[in-house]
Amino acid sequence: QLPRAQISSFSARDGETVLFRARVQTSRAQGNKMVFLNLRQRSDSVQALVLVAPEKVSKQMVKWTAGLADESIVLVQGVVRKSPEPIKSASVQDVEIHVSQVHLISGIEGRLPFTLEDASRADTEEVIYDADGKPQQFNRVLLDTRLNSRVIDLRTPTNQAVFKLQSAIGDLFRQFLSSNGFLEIHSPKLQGAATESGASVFKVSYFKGNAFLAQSPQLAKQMAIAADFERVYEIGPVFRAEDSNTHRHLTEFMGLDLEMTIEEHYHEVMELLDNLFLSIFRGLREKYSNEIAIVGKQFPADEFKWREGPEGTLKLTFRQAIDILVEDGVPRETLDDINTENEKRLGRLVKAKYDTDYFIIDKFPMELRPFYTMPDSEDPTLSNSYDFFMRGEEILSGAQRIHDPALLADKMRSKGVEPDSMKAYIDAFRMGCAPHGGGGIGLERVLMLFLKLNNIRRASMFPRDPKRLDP
Ligand code: ATP
Ligand code: AMO
Repeated sequence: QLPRAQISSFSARDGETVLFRARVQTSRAQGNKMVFLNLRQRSDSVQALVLVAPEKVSKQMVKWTAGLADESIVLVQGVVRKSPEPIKSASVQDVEIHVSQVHLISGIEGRLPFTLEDASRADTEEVIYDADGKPQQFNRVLLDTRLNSRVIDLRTPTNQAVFKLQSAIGDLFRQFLSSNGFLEIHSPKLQGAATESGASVFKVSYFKGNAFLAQSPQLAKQMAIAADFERVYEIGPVFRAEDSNTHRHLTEFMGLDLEMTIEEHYHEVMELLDNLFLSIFRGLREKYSNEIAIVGKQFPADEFKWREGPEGTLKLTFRQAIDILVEDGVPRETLDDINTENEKRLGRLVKAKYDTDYFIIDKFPMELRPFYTMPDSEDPTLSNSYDFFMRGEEILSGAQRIHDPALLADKMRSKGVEPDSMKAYIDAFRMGCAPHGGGGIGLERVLMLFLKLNNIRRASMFPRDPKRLDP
């Protein structure tokens, strides 16, 4: 019995006999003596040939393989042979398998909701013309159809690559923080009261009373600082009961959060967050170029750009960002805040001027930020807070926090939050707490924007939005 092999290793194994399990992507008979199988393991595929051969491969076997349903799982034995025609694709091996045995491991019941071929087509609304100038007829699979049958949809090489990249972002986040002295924590998602100021909460019944799903680990991560953990991070679900039916809002998303003490200045936190993003971008580019290329075939995107070298990441103050928009014709009186449309416009302007898809805005007006945000010591209408952007969309929000309990209670009242409703949180500062700051990142947003997937649902394996709780 041979060890099980991986398709990705086949191009270096010319002449060897291999045993491997794979899905039948397609099977196509040519006459009654030959069948072409397209076999797939995750993002990798290989052509296989089942050819009648005396005492080895019978006519019945050829007929049976020709009838294998697409997406069945088979165990195949065969010999690796260099492919007669050159193959250009990165994910299709440049060899073919001359099959001697095929066993069915798992078959298909009924019909698939759509084919993988249709689900793998370039995601574009544009009409594509063939060589004769005729519009090509495609079966496009709409996003809703995909999400309803997500298991099949996730099998496309694109989605295999997307979720490998999602996992990679988590890995890179962890690696960077743990090598910078951060401790991973796990805060409760069931709460007795709200955990953020702005967003609405989901209420769930909790024995004889109610509980709320955490809108962020904000209070817990700050309390961990008050408990002397100094540098903490968490990767965990965040729940938002907002009826936002947009391309970038989910009702449950994966939050990458961190909090750390500050020695001198909150820019220590901003620098660390910046270095964190740079290490994620570099890690993806260096180690996952193959996956990025696979996704790029279905979702064509200009390569994600950031600035390296002595000039570093572009940092604008909120005021400078507003000036850029005003200069471009946006009326100043409409710019108390930067809405989604202006955010994107700013992204385009910054890209044109500074050639970067990644930048930071610092020093937001105090009135736009949550109660726990530290005001600027020189101008209390401003705050020590920042947002980070990718391709003109917010991916991180963060700030220095108020560690003075009296000021905190004051800011709470002014934002309509009753300090008594968060007594344990304020008490944490009454018992002494070092100056600190942090930030929260939306994992799906980073993935969506790095790859330009255009819809956050594509960056979530089983997305939750106001209209979808299933599958
Ligand atoms: P973000 O992190 O994107 O800023 P947020 O949780 O802070 O999200 P808001 O600031 O309330 O949310 O909304 C951000 C933007 O999302 C708004 O400017 C608006 O364009 C858009 N938006 C929010 N809710 C809806 C909705 N229900 N329908 C359409 N657009 C919405
Ligand atoms: P904020 O509410 O801005 O800040 O959230 C932080 C980041 O989370 C992502 N995000 C979302 N992703 C998908 N769907 C949503 N509905 C959604 N809402 C937010 C964004 C955003 O930048 N406690 C603060 C963070 C902090 O100060 O440390 C907070 O939660 O990428």
